[in-house]
Amino acid sequence: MYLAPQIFSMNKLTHFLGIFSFLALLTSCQDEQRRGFVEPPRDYAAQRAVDNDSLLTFLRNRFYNYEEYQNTASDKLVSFTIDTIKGENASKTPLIDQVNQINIKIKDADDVYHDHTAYILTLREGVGTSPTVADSVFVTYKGMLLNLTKFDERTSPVWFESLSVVKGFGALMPYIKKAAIPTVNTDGTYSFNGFGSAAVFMPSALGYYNRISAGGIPAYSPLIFAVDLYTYKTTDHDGDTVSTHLEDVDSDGYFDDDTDSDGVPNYRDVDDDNDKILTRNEYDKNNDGTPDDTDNDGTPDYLDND
Ligand SMILES: [Ca+2]
Ligand SMILES: [Ca+2]
Ligand SMILES: [Ca+2]
Ligand SMILES: [Ca+2]
Repeated sequence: MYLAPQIFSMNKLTHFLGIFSFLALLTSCQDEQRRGFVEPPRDYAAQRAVDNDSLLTFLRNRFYNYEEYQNTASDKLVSFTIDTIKGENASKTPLIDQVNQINIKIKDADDVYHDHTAYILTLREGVGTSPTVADSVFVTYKGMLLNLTKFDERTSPVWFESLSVVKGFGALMPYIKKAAIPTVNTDGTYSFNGFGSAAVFMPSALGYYNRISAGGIPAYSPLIFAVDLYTYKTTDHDGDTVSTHLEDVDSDGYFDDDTDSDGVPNYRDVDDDNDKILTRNEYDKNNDGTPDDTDNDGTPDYLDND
C-alpha cells in the first residue's frame, strides 16, 4: 500500500497522548436520566425485524462514494457520502454487495440475549493492528441517520473510550486497523499515515434504542457511523494489570462481570475474587504472560478465592 508522507497534523504531544473527548452526543448511558425515554421499550425481537428490514432496504438502494476513496491518496481524509442508486447513478454498486454482516448480543432488561445484526463496510484497510471493543480510540467520524441526515461529525481526531459510546460504535473498532506509527514533523506536529476507515450500519438496539438523543436522533433510529482510526490505547480501567477487554469474563460483550458479587464489576475492581490479594499481585506472578492457576482447577488465581 502506498503510504503518503503526510496526512494532517496535530499540535502538541499532550493532544495526541491523552486528552479524551467525551462527546455528549455519543455517550450511551450516563446521561440517560437527563434524556427523554419512550415508554415502555419496544420488544427487542419485533424492533430487530423492523430495523433489519430498514437497513436491508437502505443497503440495496444506496451506494457510497467508493470511487472517491479509490481515487484519493491514502493520506487524505475522504468524507463518507451516500446517495441513491438511480438516474446517472443507476449502475453504481449497491452497499449490500460490499458489506459484511456481524451479529452482536444485546441483553434486555430480563438479561435475555438477542442477536442483532450490523453491517460493516471497509473503506480503507489501514496498516496497523485493531483495537478491541474496550479500548480508547483516536478517530475522526461522521454519524448519519438512514434518511442521510448528518447528526454528528468530527474532521479533527478526538479520543473516545469505546465503552462509553453506543454499542455499535465500539463493535466496529475490531474491524478497523490503525495507522502506522506516527511521524513527528519538524514543527513538532504529528502525521498519521495508512489509517484505516470503516463504516457500520446498525440497528437501533446498538444505538440509542428507545432513548431520544440530545442530538435530536429520534427513538428507534438505526444509525450509520463512518470512522477513521489513527491510533488507540489498550485500557485497564482499574489498573490491576488485566486489560479491560479481558475482564469480560463470559465474553458476552458486557463488562458487568462481577466475580465476587460485591457490586463492583471486575474491570473496576482491583481484587476481583475478594480474597484480599490484589489482582495485580496474583494475576501473573511468574510473568509468563498468562494468568496463573496454582491449583489447576481451570479458574485462574485472580478469579479463584481458594
Ligand atoms: Ca483491569
Ligand atoms: Ca460479560
Ligand atoms: Ca467485584
Ligand atoms: Ca484477589
